[in-house]
Amino acid sequence: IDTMIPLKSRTLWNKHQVKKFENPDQFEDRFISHVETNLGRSLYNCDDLAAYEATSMALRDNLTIDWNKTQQRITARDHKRVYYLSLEFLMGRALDNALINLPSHKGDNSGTPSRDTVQQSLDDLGFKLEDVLQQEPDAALGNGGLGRLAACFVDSMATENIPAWGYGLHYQYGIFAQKIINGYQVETPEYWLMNGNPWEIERNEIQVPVTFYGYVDRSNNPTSSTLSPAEWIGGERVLAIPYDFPIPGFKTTTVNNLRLWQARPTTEFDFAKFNSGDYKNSVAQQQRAESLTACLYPNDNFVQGKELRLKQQYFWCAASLHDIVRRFKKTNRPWTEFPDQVAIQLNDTHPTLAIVELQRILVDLEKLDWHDAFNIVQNTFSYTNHTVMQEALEKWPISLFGRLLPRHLEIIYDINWFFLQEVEKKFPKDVDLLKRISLIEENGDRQIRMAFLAIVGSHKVNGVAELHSELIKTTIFKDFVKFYGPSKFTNVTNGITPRRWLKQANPKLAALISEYIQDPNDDYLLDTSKLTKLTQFADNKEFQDKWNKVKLENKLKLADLIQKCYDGQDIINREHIGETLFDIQVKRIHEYKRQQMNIFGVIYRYLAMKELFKQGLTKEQVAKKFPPKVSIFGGKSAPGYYMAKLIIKLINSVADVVNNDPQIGYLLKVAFIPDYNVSKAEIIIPASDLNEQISTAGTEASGTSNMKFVMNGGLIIGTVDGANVEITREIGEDNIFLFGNLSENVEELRYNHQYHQKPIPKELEMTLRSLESGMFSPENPNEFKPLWDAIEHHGDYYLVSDDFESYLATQELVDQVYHNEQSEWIKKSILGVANIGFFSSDRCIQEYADTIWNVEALKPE
Ligand code: GL9
Repeated sequence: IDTMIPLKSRTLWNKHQVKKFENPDQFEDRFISHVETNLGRSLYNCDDLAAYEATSMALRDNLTIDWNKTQQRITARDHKRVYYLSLEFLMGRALDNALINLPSHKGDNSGTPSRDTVQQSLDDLGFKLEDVLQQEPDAALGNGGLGRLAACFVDSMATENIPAWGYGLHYQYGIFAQKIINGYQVETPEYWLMNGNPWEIERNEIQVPVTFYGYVDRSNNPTSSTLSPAEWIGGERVLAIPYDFPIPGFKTTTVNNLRLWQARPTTEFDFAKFNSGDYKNSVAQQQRAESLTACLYPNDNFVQGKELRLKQQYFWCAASLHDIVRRFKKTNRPWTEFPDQVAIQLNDTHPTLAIVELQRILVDLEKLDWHDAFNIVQNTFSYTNHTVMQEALEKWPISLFGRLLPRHLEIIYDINWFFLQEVEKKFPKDVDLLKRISLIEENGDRQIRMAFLAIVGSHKVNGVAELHSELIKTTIFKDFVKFYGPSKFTNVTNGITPRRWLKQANPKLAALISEYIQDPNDDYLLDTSKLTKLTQFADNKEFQDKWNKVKLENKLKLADLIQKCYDGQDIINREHIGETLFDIQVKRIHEYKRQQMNIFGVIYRYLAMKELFKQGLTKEQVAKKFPPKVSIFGGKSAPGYYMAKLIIKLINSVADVVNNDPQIGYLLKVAFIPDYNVSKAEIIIPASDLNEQISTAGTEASGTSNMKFVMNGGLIIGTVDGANVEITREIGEDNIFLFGNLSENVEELRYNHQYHQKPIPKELEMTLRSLESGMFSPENPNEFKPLWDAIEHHGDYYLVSDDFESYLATQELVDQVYHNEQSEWIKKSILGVANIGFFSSDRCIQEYADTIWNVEALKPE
């Protein structure tokens, strides 16, 4: 490795090599040194926040040392690198995760620090780890499943020793904080960097200039062809500054990097402004540069088409590619070897501009032949599709795009030109096909179809669950399968990291598992197939009792959280908590995810119970038919999504009525947990008996909370959609409650709705009429009209009426098994965990590495 340090100085550098803390005593030393020097505090004013910061910095020191070694190793070996481009990384908290990834485990007596010894050290220093962990704000730089998937993937890439970097944006404001006021969602800005961030390293030594607007200059180009090098004279310029986050692996010293870019003004001097004496204005203009990365767009499965979003996308792609190309150029390899050294994965179409940017770099700056360049591009990129929903497919109006990125528009036209020529060659005179497959949509306002561009610029395209990967081949990308053949399209079913979602979120269950499968070193967290050893205990009474006890403790913890959310009001009856079914749906609020169907089910249950009481039944008799249950909801709505917000209001209104009905008491409760995020998920998910995965068949690409719940011993009530299909295959159909129409019937059902008024099932009819009566909105009986109208007058696009009866019937079955066959229930719960191993994100990363990236692990010596 070449270095700036002269040989004779290196001995001195080596003599003072920074060392990791390697035992509790050294940790304590590091802790105090950070408190007293970096934080400028002391024994006398060190609070929990300072303890959190000092602990984090001590751990970061160790990680940074390993980070440096990892990066030096990759460079020295000249190994292929993977770059995961994602506009969202929903990381949650870092400290507990870093503790779990410490090298020592129960079975090892080397004296190296572990989570337990750090806990002890903090205790000795006067702090409770529990409270210290609470000081950390969530890094909530994502909306939902897509962003959390990226976070699980960087965890697994480090664990699997894949040389990989994540690239994203350093938003000042991640997803908004959700407050519930009078039952309505209110969004408040969440400045997560309020107290600084001990986990990030700001690298001011790297400043990448990024250009927007301007024009293309071809005065030096005699052919004036767009295919030969052109000069883009940019209008606006900003700088991209990287913030680096160490990503530790489990049981490895590999530490990967997550690099998030932030916009800063350039220090360029605007003479025009200066001469006109307009100082204030030029400062204001400088400040605007920073607003570029100020906030995350809070939409899930929906595109808004705002210019600022396109600017964010280009800013991030340009900075990342600049970085990637600079690193490659240091190897002095020929450009043809770029795809052997670099694999770039596009997390959805958000980073599709990277394809165009690399083509621009190769043609305009590196002067490669256009076709040679595009070959390199195609062999470098691969694209993951995450949804089939039309409203989520990115399209950019040509006019907006061409103004912001004039040279990139030319390149897209050229890509399209050559692509359509190939299509025409293979399918001559099929004008309709050309129109359908073109990268440019020509109806009305001309738009660039980003998914199509991503397909053409990549060598592989994958969906995120088997059903979804089949659906994209037969619907939205059908024509591309016809042109390229099926082999360009593949499936990599999503997964989750068992470190965070089992060990960190559910330490008691993890301990019970490692005890019974005799795995004191927690190797099952690396090789999740070891979980199948639990099968032998599925009927074991003693094990079942312990299993149940862990669940009960987790439910009590969730009851505490809910009590806190309801300002101390105790909704959940703790005396009966062991016999109360915790039925949970936590995810973004979306009509296709059908939280409305869930809450309609709750309303129906309430009405039916009231009816029984009216008939004179006693509480015990009613409980026979409707045993104790808590319906728990959590999730954010996009700020502009009217129907989703109305669903939130309905849930809260129903909660108000039901929870305050003394006749009902603990037999039925409803809770909406405000501000659902990763750290709340870590409390909520381990406490579930039942979880709802009830999207209209064919709409949820994969879902990932389904996997998290099963890994924590929760049973699914769900439709045959997304990854539910493969979860059923893995855990067995006896261990999941499936219901509802299948995706192959959805189109026909929707078609029929348009022409025949389908009779609404009487249970749903009853429910909708109770809404109309104002039972849940006495001051405004029409408040929820849009919800019943959607079903009765607007075609019921999400098929709530078609699935409602089978949903209720299945809920009834759930009640019976939970209350009458407790041992059967626990057995299903155990068998779910035993067979969920396939859904470890480590398996996903292996599949991506083998079949898409063509990259091998690089293990530390
Ligand atoms: C999503 C899907 O809706 C989920 O079903 C899937 O599990 C995840 C991860 O693959 O991707 N697609 C999608 O667009 N979002 C998802 O969560 N969300 C956003 O756009 C932010």
